Amino acid sequence: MESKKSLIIKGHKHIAFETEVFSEEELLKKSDRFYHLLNSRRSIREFSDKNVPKEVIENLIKTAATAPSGAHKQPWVFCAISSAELKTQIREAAEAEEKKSYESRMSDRWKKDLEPMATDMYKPFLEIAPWLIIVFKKAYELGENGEKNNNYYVNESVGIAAGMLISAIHNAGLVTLTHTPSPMNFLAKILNRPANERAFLLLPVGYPELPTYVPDLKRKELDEIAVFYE
Ligand code: IYR
Repeated sequence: MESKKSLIIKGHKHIAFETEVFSEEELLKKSDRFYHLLNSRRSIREFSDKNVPKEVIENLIKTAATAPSGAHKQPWVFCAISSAELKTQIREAAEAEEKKSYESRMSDRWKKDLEPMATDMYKPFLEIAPWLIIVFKKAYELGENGEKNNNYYVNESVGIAAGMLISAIHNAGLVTLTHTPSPMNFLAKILNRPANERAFLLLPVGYPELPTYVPDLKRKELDEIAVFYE
């Protein structure tokens, strides 16, 4: 019997989901290949100023925006910045916050935990990387009469989209860093964002400045992170 291409459920059109069905052997190969691809990702702090075409950034953002979201509200906005003036403003504001964080806001334990990453309050990558992508979450949408309609599972939705963005950046052959200067409200101000948008994550995107070195970190073993109930 030929299956329908679409049908109506509760008054809304549903379309047949089309996908390939893979053998177990292919599943194993594909899942293993993707794991190895993502396992080679590292957070990079030294960027080259080599240009990355805008079209690449557009593809990365389109990929991130395929993420699932609460009630499909897509509560995200991705601001992609290549303007040197804006990057300088962002670096200056971020470093001012980081200075306060490193000098007084972060606990000694926190700073000790960060020692292996060799971070400090200086963030030159904010000016050097060809692009900064700032992910904003939309806490609510403005209705036609100015009423605030809250979105659903905003942090989960935007967190998933950010993870997919990071994976897309890595897959393209570029590098990034999840940078979260805290507090981040200076970003909404500099970029003139509306009141319903809150900065969620800042990702510099570009080529790495080679050679660059990353901490010799180990990922947890599978038996430390997975529990199977069979
Ligand atoms: N936001 C600071 C500090 C920092 C905090 C954590 I947790 C990190 O994993 C890395 C850095 C900074 O960007 O330096």
